[in-house]
Amino acid sequence: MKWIDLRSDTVTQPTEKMRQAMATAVVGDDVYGEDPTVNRLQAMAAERLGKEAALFVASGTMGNLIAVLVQCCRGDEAIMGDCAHTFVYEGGGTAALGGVHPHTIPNQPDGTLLIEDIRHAVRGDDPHFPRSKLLILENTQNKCGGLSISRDYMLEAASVARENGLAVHLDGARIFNAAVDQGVPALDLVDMVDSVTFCLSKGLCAPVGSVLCGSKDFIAEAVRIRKQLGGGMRQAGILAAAGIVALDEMVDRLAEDHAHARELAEGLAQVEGIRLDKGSPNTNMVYIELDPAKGIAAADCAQALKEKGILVGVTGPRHFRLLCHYWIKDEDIPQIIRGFESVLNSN
Ligand code: TLP
Repeated sequence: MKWIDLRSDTVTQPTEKMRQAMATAVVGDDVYGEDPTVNRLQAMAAERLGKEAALFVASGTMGNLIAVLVQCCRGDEAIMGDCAHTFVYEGGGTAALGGVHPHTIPNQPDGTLLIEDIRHAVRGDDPHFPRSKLLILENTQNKCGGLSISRDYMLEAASVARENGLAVHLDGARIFNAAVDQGVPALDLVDMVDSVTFCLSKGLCAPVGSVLCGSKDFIAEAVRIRKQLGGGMRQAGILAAAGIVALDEMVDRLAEDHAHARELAEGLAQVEGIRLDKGSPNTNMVYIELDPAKGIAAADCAQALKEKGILVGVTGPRHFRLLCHYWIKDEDIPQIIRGFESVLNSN
């Protein structure tokens, strides 16, 4: 059976061109800094995001964790949204591995943090409190619906952080989706932050890896911490080769995924028993909710869809997240809509 896998854009397989590039990559020992393909990917990433330097890391989670460990000591705190991936989905790594206290403030429905909330979250110099050291932002904001956050907001949030002596890290796992959505170069959305992680292995289709970007000094420290975490890879150019193809060829085409998400949302909104959720569609994500009157649980609906070859992400008792990506093609969209229609309204 041909699967239509909407659970995430992390399920994307490498393209044929990536497989070719991986097979022929020139490699070396990257812990010695001698892998030419890794070095090339890092230079490309730093240039694309307008930062001095970059570091290839195993995952988005590792990139975000390293940024926290560079900026914070044990007992410090990092301020972040209560829907931030770093807070919700990274295994509590900041606390578990860094002794860094996550100080959450509410994400607004548009994915942002209120500027007032950021200002109030910063602690005074008092031994009762952890020291506030870092603000973490996320763009696109996954759990709030895949929203892309504007440069104006990013500038405002970063300047409040800076006025209060905080560094700023951006979880830009899908920063290229935000850039394509807004029709701006990605560096316009990151020039105000100290560090940014972006993922090669989501919509950009590379099999493994993320890149952490920042100043030369920041990255020098990040190299040490990556090693401590066991993330010093050796002939990693095999992986980086796919990342180079991802940056060269897979960024602009993200617009197709966004168009598919719009088409999917329009179609699903016409299906009796489905409501769009979280302002969907945004970028490549469609969040939907089942009408309680339908009396069907999301898990049962997902199982029935699976029998039709459609895999969906269940995010709540009646809630789903559907992600469009390179392997979701034009002809799949009507099939997904028909699948929901027949599961919900066939009797
Ligand atoms: N997100 C995954 C799951 O972990 C939820 C997904 O399917 O969306 N930041 C953001 C905003 C992310 O969405 C993710 C992955 C990460 C970081 C972590 O990246 P990886 O999986 O490479 O550690």
